[in-house]
Amino acid sequence: MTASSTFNTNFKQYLETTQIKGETIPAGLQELLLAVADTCSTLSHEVAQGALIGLLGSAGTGNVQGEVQQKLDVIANDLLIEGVQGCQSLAGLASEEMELPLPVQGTGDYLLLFDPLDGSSNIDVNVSIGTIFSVLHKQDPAAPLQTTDFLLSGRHQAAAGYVVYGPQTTMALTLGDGVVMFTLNKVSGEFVLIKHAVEIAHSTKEFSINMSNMRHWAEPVRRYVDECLAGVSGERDKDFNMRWIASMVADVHRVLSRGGIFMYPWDQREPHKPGKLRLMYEANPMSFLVEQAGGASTNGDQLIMDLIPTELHERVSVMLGSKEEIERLQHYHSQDS
Ligand code: AHM
Ligand code: MG
Repeated sequence: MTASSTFNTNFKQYLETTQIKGETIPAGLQELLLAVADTCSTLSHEVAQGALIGLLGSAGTGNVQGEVQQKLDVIANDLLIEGVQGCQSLAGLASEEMELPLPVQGTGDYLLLFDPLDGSSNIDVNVSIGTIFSVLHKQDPAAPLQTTDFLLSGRHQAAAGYVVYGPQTTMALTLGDGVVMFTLNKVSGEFVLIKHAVEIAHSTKEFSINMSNMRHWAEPVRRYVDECLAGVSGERDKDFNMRWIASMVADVHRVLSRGGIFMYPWDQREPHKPGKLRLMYEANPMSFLVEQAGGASTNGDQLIMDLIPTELHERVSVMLGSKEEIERLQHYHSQDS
């Protein structure tokens, strides 16, 4: 059997033929997800050109988060906005790069949120980056769009996923009934189904955190990582390996692919902010994927999917991945409080 005959379901066919909990995927959601995937296919092509089309470097602007925008942050944001403009059931969208939501149809069943280009610090050094997206059910589809419509917990997501632009361009997607993965066929421009029922192993020997922040961490995180580092000579019955790519998309892709735990916890550098990563554009979609793959995701005290946002650009402490490790971290946090 050739590789091409082994993988013969493209994304459009997948959406048309799949049932989620016994129901076909609504046409409006199919249209929206296809538009996102098509845009990411285009973006993958642009990312791969890099310096050849003048894509590297700073855009000379800042975003609402006070961060310097890279050229690719701006291009990815514009491409996604343009790509979903025609979607009939998309009421509006919100982006990590924009202060306010943007109405699309104004009314409709869905709201789209995205981090257009995650891992911006890796663009210029040719390391994996990605796009993260989340689709929320709009509570009152007929009512005109308001910013508060977006302030829903992750449990209201109809779909979530990411596209990682690495050696391969791969998309992970959940519609609330498991996780599937697709790889972009760069010749046809189509995403092709490569994996069903992705599962994160319950136990792991691999953790992922920016160790340079160790001195700023809270006690439960420090205790957990200290024990991983001590391995069999300490509290744990195994030795651990560590990985940190500094693109959440790539780090979470590794967790979904071979297990592990990813952490970007609260730390004392900015004591009044709850964390670095964004709840709506990063933590919620990744938490939906991780839960659907049998893992867990917490801020230490609560499951991330249960948090009710009070503002669009809210930040959060994130620990996600293999269930046993997340339960251990939650236990350490409960002992500390
Ligand atoms: P970005 O969306 O501006 O790229 O920032 C988020 C990124 C995550 O992808 C990654 O996990 C983290 O920030 C890396 O942070 P650090 O540079 O502190 O290691
Ligand atoms: Mg990001």
